[in-house]
Order: sequence, then structure tokens, then C-alpha cells
Amino acid sequence: MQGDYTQVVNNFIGTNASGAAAIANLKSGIALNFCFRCSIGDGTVSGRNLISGNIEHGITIGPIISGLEIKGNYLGLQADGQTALGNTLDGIYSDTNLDYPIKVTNNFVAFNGRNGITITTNIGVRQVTNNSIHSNGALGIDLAPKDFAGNPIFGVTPNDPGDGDSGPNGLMNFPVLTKVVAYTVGANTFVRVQGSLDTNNAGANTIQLFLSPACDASGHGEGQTFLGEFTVTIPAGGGVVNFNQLLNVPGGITLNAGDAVTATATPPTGGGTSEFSACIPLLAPTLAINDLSVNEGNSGTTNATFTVTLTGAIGAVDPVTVNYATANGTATGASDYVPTNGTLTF
Ligand SMILES: [Ca+2]
Ligand SMILES: [Ca+2]
Ligand SMILES: [Ca+2]
Repeated sequence: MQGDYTQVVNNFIGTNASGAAAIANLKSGIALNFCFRCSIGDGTVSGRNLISGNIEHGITIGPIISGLEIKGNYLGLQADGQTALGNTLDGIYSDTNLDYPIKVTNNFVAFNGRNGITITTNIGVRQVTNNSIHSNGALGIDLAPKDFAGNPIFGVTPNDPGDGDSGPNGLMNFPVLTKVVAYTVGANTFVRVQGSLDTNNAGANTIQLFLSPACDASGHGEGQTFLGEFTVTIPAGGGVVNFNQLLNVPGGITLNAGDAVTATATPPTGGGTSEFSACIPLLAPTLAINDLSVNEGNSGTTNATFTVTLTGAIGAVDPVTVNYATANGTATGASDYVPTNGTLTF
């Protein structure tokens, strides 16, 4: 694809007319080469492209000579948006060495044979936000610097202290999640997320949080469901900043204890996004009360002590309050024991 102001919308590329089976292009579905002000998809359902089943990548980004937007497409899925029809290699393979920004937003990138999105070159910012990325063969987002022979080095790129390293997207450090807890309050669902970001990108970095049914085999994310975002302000000169954020989760998202939570970090003013963080399991507070038996005896009273244990909660930041009351079983209130009730706060 070349030319000026080219907009690609509402196509099936690499599939049959129903979008349910591959009629593969022998290379990538779309290859961009010196495109000026081009866009693929426009973020609407009617403008969505289905780019699946191709022999190489869904989209190969070669040299571009202005900003590029890839928005709202299916890459590696059938037209139903759920069933696998992966491109053989990556959903998106970005290999342009020209300093123009790329925005990849609101796409569904799944079931591709290798990475969801690969970013290889050291120049330009490649912003990857608000996508659903899951079930790809390797990583969700892979910042893949090239070796001396010009071949990308794939795999999780570890964080470096201070983030002074350079490479694709500056090898932006991913957030480190330490605890994510789900809370339901009435009809609202929240997550409390704790962790840290270590980078030299001063200012408001955006952390996006994602949920997946299971962690990727790499131990790091993909991210199937976007849960929300917040910013972490890094001081001038860089540093490690801890975060402790309560997010209101949009309706319609089911949170299950044990789901894999991951995050990405995007530097201020639309900088280049990190790889996904390591996964941590979503916690949900649970209460347990010990079993107890006491000998009634024939006179006097015997105290019965019940221990209520709370696990999976944050603690003082989000106190948990629970009502308790005794109820009859084999013992009867008033004649066998003194009924009681009250409130416990942890
Ligand atoms: Ca990498
Ligand atoms: Ca880094
Ligand atoms: Ca860096």
C-alpha cells in the first residue's frame, strides 16, 4: 500500500466472503510502503477490516512518511470476532525506521502464530493502547531490537533499573504489579491495583490494566479485556514510583478470582508503549470461620471463641466490614448459648 491519504476500511483481507475461512495472501494482508497519512480501520464497526489467515503477517509496516493509525480491526479472528483464523506470523509487524508515530488502538489481535504485535526499530513511537490482545503464539506485544545481522531478537525484554536502555519504543519498562484485588460494592465492581513503574520518562505515564482468563506461557501478558487506566507521574530525572489505585471496572466485565492481570505503560504525550507486564492472579477477598465444639457442662458458662479470617484483601486502604450473628443448630439460643451479633472490621 502506497500513496497519500489512503484509508482502508470495511474489507476482508485473507479470508473468504463470509470471513470464516482463509484464502490466504502469500505474504502479509496489508504491506505499507511509503504511505503518507494512511489509516487502517477507523474505529467504527462499519469501518472495521478483517485481516486474517494470511501467510505472513496481518499488517507489515514498512517505511511510512507520516503518522499511521490502525484502529478497530480484527487481526487473526474470523468475522464473528471470536473464532481463530490467525495470520501465520504476527498480527502487526512494525519495521519502519522513519520517525513518524504509529497508533494501534481498539483492535482485536488474537490467534496469530507468533506475536500479536512486534515492534523492531529504534526510531519513532509506537503507541499500543485499548486493544484486546490474546491467544497469540508468542507475546502480546514484543519490542524486538535487531541483532548485528539485522534479525529481530524476540521474547520478553526484561526491565532495566532506571530504564536508560534504548531500542524499539525506548525499550520502555513495563509496570510491575504486586497486588490486584477485586471488590464488589452494590452493583459496582472495582479493582485495587498496587505496583510500581521504573522509568526515565518524566511526567504522566499511562498504565493500562488488562484481564485474561489465563497467563501466557511466557509468564507475561497478553491482555484480553481492557479494565481501565490511570496515570503515574514520574519525577524529572526519572525514578521508581509506586502506585495504589482504585479503578471502577466498566459494566459487563466478569471478574473471577485467579484471572491473570497484566499492564502496559505508555510514556507521556503518546509515547511508545511497553511490552505487557508479568501476570499476577486477581484476588478476591474471602472470609472463613473456624469450626468449634465446646462441652456444655452442667453449670456455669464456657466461652466459645470463633476466629474469622480474611484473605485476599488489601487491608487498611480498603477496610472490609462483615456482619455476623449466631444461629441455632444442634444448640438452641437462650437455653444452650447466649445469642449475639455484631460487625467486624478488618
Ligand atoms: Ca522483546
Ligand atoms: Ca527498559
Ligand atoms: Ca528505556
